[in-house]
Amino acid sequence: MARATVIRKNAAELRVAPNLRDLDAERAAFSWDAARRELQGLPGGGLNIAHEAVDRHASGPRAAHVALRWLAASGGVRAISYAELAGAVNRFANLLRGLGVAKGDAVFVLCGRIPELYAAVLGALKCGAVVAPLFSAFGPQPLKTRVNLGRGKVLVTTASLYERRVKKVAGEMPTLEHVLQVDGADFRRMFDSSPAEFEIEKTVPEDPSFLHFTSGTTGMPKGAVHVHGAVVAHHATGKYALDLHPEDVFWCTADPGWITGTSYGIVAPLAHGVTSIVDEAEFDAERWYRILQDERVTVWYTAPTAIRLLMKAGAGIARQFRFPQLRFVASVGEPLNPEAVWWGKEVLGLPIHDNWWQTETGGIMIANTPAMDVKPGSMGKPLPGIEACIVHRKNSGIEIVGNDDVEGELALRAGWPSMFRGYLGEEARYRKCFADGLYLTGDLARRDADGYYWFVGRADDVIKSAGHLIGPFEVESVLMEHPAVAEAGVIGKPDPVVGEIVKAFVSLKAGFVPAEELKMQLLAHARKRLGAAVAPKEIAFAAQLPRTRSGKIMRRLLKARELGLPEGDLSTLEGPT
Ligand code: 6R9
Repeated sequence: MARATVIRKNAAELRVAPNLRDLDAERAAFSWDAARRELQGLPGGGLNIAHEAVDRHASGPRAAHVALRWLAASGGVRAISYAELAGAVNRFANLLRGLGVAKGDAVFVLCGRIPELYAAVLGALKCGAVVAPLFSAFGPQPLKTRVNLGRGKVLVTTASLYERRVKKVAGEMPTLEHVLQVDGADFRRMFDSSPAEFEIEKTVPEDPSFLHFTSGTTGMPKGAVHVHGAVVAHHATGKYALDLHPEDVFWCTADPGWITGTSYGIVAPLAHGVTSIVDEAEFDAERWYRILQDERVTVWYTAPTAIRLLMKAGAGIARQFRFPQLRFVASVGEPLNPEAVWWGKEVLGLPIHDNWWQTETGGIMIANTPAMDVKPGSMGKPLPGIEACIVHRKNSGIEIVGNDDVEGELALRAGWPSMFRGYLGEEARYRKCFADGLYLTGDLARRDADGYYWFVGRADDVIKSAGHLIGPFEVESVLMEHPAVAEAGVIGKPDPVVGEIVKAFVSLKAGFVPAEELKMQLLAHARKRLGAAVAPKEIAFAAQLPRTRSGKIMRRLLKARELGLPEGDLSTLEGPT
């Protein structure tokens, strides 16, 4: 089939009138103050995410509307109304306050996608606590690192995750005062006896709300600090980029351990008072098509990895299902190949709408919105309230690129409400992200003559596997713990399904011999320490790893060699390799 380079849209033909009809006009008229006025605010002033997400609906006409439809991995379904959610959130908040959790304390959540996770996150926000949701796939090591960096006071988890992930490092997290196992009898008793009314902490827009860890190339994970004011951006982007309307059934497939699963799996849909699908199970092509069909999903937000897996599963499975309710599909996390955009059109009847953002931006910045023509392969255009540009870093500062179609670093004018307010304990690292009032994203991109942005690559070595950022350093550190390992260098190796897989190059200490059995041992060690999501999938032995003169492992060179690409500038390479 011949494929045009642009998918034309006609707003009048869309089944539901889009919230954003004319991007330029809306951009011109937009102000963040006006966006804030679409929310309620706390009685007597202040702003709290949980109030906007739950309480204002629970105390209004949407009290009986379904907030969450939870699909258990075992097959059961539980519909939770806004009023019921408010009760559970308040019980959780009372319970936490009873344990001494006060404004500014850190509450970590390590749960699968179960209803208690939502009550815990929102309950902690109502207490004024800072919430750090973690992937349940994290092994003990990443868990411990993060809890200690964030000075976690309470960890909310389940009995089985406690056994598998927490127990081994329970004594190595000195700030933790309480570990709650939400499926345990003790917890149940405390929860059930907690009142369903709660006096919300009077938070203001600049009070911290979430702590999301993101991976850097060097050093430990960075804790990006977000604030309650971010809800203004979650609401606005839910309206513009996801086109949420009151009767929508919305499904964000991301886990809340990834910021997408918090900003758009919890906050934005609830702030709009819509029904959100929460699936406890992991990806399965047939299950996902069935959910889209049986739950009558209208707006779907997913990721390129998932779309590639669906493509791989074949059109045969898709043809067993029908999606007449589905009206908008969006994706984030990695470049979305044009092929995937077209696949959407053919199999779901709708193109996939790519959008771009980061843990640091807190919410969607650049998007293909429903009424906009889509150029497959492009991330779209900056949303109202967002000013983007392409810059070049110079010794003397930065230079904004005026011309179209020039590659450079993507930058955003600082000041949107969901912008991160710091990297925990790393003021200098935070400041380095800004210059001349711009936030520098670390992504390379270009803008075309129509104002569409195109992703080019990342400016660093961070690996994006199945949509998740993995810092090579964290993986290398764990490999180095093994008695046989002298040094380790970790890269992302392109993979048609998950984008990149984690590949490790390892040199051995004297007395150890490269052998298949040792490789298996290293893989098992890494998996145990890091969890399957972060551990390398491939390991190769090398006599020596290439290093710069300053001692940094040259991951760029490992990668070039792995892929048979030019080795580039080797002037900083140390010695023979
Ligand atoms: C939300 C999220 C951020 C990094 C970002 C970029 C990559 C995200 C993308 C994309 C190409 C897109 N990324 N969206 N690359 N096209 N539409 O993903 O946050 O986990 O912090 O990752 O992901 O490299 O800088 P986070």
